Amino acid sequence: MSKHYHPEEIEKKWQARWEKEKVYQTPKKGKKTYCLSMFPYPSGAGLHVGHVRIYTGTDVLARFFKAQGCRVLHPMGWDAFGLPAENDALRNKINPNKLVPKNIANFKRQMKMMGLAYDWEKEIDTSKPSFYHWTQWLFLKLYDLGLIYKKKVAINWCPSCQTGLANEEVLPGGVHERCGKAVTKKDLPQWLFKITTFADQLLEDLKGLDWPQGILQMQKNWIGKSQGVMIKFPIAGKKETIATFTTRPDTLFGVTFFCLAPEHPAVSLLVKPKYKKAVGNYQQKALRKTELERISKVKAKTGVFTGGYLLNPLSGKQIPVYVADYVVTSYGTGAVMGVPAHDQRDWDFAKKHQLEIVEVVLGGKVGKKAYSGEGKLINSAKFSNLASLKARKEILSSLGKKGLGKKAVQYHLRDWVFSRQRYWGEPIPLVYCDRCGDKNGVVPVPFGNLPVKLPYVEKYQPTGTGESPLAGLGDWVKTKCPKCGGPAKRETDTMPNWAGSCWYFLRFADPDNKKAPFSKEKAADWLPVDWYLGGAEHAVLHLLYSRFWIKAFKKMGLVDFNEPFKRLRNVGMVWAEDGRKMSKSLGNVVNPDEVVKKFGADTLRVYEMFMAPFGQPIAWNGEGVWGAYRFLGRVFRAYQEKGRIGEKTSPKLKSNLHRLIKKVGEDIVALKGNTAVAAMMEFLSLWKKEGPLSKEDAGIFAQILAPFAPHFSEELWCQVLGKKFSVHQQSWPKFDPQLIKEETVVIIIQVGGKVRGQLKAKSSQASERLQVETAAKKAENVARHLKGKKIKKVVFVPGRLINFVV
Ligand code: ANZ
Ligand code: ZN
Repeated sequence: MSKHYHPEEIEKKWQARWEKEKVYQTPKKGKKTYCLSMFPYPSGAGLHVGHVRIYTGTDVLARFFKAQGCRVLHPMGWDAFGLPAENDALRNKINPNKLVPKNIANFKRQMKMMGLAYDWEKEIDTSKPSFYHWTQWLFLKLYDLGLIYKKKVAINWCPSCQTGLANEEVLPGGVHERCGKAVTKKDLPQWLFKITTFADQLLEDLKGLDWPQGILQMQKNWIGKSQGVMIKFPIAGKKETIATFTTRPDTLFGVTFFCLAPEHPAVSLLVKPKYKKAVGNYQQKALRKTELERISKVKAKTGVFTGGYLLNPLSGKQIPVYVADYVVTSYGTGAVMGVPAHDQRDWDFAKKHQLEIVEVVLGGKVGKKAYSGEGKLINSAKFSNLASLKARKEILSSLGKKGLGKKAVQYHLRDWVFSRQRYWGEPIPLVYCDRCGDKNGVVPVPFGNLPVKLPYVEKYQPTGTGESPLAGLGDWVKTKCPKCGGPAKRETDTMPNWAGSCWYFLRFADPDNKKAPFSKEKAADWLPVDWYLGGAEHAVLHLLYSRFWIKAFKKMGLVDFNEPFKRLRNVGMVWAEDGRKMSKSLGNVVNPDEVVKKFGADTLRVYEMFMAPFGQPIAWNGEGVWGAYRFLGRVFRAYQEKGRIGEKTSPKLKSNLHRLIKKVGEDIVALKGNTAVAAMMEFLSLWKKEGPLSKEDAGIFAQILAPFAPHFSEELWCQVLGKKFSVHQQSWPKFDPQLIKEETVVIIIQVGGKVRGQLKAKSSQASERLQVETAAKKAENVARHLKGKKIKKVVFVPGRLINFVV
């Protein structure tokens, strides 16, 4: 047998054997442990080294827990529907029906090449009718629950391409990513999910999740719960009122103007004939802006006067009403009471339009900008002299007595627009019948008639009307009403790319179920996901949408748990060697195929775990890959060289081996592959010095290495040590607590050569210069002798002595 490490000889061989002997089948016994990587959209580019980092991280966990005797579910599948695939297909002038399976096959080949321990019997593909049958089924359940409604929504529209666009397709500056032309808005009826119904629960339940703090915070901000007051302002000379949401009722006496969003229905009620034209023009212009542009802090606060006035509900003062686009319709009531002294946006607006500024809360420096803090009230009639907090209560109660104010909670979370005017997605399973439809003309497709299959089309064109390309397929659109059997039309919108990912983790628990998306028992058995690993770019949308679906499922009794993902860990971005983002156009992308060809999959795996702790972003380093390769080469030699494996392990080496078992186990669950691999490297050096290692202990080392370098370890275990196949079906070695007890050593402390004290330290720390030095300086007697003296030099004999030369 060759003594050199040749991964190409080893890896293919073991992959075939594992597959043949179903080594990675989901175990039937043990504590359930669901390890999941966010499933990929199979792009044409193939696996990225960033993917590999996530999948290896999850793989190491899955292998570790399995060795601990857990029943590990570790599946993989494809998020195959959606915009990226459709746009890829359009760009390459190939049908997504053909492109997607090709990409999937390539992803799967690469994953097998990486030796990832998936149970491929559970593979799913969201674009297959056998899967989207159940996405449609769940859609109908959510529809029945009243969580889906239809509404006209302004979508992004490219007049040049005659197509609707997702926000991600609109570049900064408001141009279409594909053609570079200006994007406008178009009102289209859309299906929306009432995610806001669950806003409070989505917020509350964040408390029980073991997720990164940053992600929890982003979800919190996205939901954006705000406590305030709804105040009604009477219209001067009319009996109607206009309501506004404010978090600062204490500033009511500082209101000097009022702003309505351009879309606010009361604009027409307030506008005086003289101002009609200017207001109309302004409204037109505002509709073309995106919400982001409108709420931008840096842009000038534009607006026009309507000629109308409101009355302050407490003081009766007349307040001019403007239309201003920094007020958005989607929040509160789409109307704002302007308090320029205490809100910066209102301040900017007042300055621009030369409006009065009345200070009502003390605390700021008047004259420069708004003061948004709290303080004692002034200029506020009987509420003057009260502190903000108290004033809020008093003003609220005065308003309440007049029926003009009450407590209110608002959320920044918006309902979720769920329909897309696209081809490559799940058809929304609804039909329109003039005779028996509801108020929208809709009849749901009966559950028994699912799936509504996506029709195959060779080529398709944008419809030009903003409708989905499906609208152009007359034969498909024409259908029979499921209720009366008369002529009816299909809904031609499809679902967004989020649909499949909202529930795919449930299907993995029961992938072959032909009667339901999943059985309640199997879902209860496997879920929630114990370890969910993926990119931080999914901080909000995917994670929020799936949480929402689960809450709705719970309400329907489809599941018994509240949250889909108990533990979340984010991978840090892998940058290119040049410190930039890896991108095709920069030519700095590292291709896993090439790395594996040169060094083998085990080297790539070890390197990706060694490069940094999982959550930390890190630049690719070719030298580091070599380092991982050399490490494996050295281990390989150690197992073959004469005398390295012998009868008995020395006590020192043995206690280090047990310490290693403990450390690697702890590092794996902390996702600190870097220190785990470093400890193995250290152990290898010690082995060289203090060898030999008994055959049994050499087996233990191979086992510890196995989650990181599975092919390599299998070779050591079976071929070199001649042990029984497979290393991946062994129990994780146990460390002996007696063996890893650390001795304490005594370090002598000298000042100017004279002994002034001593220090007790664990033997592992006694060589750490910085730690010892800091501790020594603090020792009582030593500190006294060092006082007022300048340390010239520190002499350190690791584990024995430290001398401060003064
Ligand atoms: C008067 C006021 C005085 C306000 C003051 C703030 C400070 P959050 O915290 O995000 O809930 N607002 C209300 N509806 C709005 C809309 N549709 N578009 C733009 N702004 C809107 O913010 C609530 C505050 O945002 C509200 O409180 C209102 O301004 C503004 F010293 O009312 B405030
Ligand atoms: Zn009908």
